[in-house]
Amino acid sequence: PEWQVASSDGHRTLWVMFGIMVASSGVFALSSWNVPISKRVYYVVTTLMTIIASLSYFAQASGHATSFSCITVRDQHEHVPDTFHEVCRQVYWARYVDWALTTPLLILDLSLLAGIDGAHTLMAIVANVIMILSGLFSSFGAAGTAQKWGWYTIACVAYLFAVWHVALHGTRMVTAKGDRSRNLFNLMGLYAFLLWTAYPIVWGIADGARKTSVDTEIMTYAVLDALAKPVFGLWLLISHRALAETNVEL
Ligand code: RET
Repeated sequence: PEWQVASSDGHRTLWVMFGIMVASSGVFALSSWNVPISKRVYYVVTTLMTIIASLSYFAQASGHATSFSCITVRDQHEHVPDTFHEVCRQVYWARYVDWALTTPLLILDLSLLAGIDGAHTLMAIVANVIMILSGLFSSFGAAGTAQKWGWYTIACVAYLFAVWHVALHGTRMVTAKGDRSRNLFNLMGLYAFLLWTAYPIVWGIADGARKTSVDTEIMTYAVLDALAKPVFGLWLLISHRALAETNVEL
């Protein structure tokens, strides 16, 4: 078979990302020490998020947590009878473990910021877990089949459900908190939405259609992960400090 695997460039990127996630976890954990209890939950949630990403990147960089998804492809020639060959692509399933745990934490951050009630927060979080698990099943499904794209469709529906819940209830609840909180939530929500929407697109081109190398896939997700976790986290922790309306008493 033809093997599509990461090269040393991909591995280097994974190690760099491991370093970035460990460093962010350190910064977030240390900065949580002098924070009043009403703000503490944001620090805990954000630090847990980068700690989990560190574990996932360690697993990927050290060569664990990967498997192969093989498909049969028809050869491109005029001969009869048709011949086929196998294409086996490396799938880093650690990514899905990471995302299944960290996207709920990101949703929790946004929900707390806006003051969304527990029921709607829970629905958005569960929809999110369904989205990631469906994406995992899809990545091991046979190419071009109803099974693979069926799981992909389910994942996209779950994604829209989660976005809808956070956007609708978030904007409704945060309006009561005043202009500054509302502007912050709208800006952070838009930033998250644009970034998150890139994931299913990258997935469709890389894991789905197999149009990019495994290295390119690793590097694209690395940029997205850096923007969605450490950058998002830093922004949240710095910006909500001055806003008493975003306090949470848990
Ligand atoms: C998949 C494929 C199936 C369809 C959809 C997906 C969405 C993934 C998303 C991931 C977000 C990850 C984040 C990570 C943080 O570091 C699973 C790729 C809709 C939205 C924010």
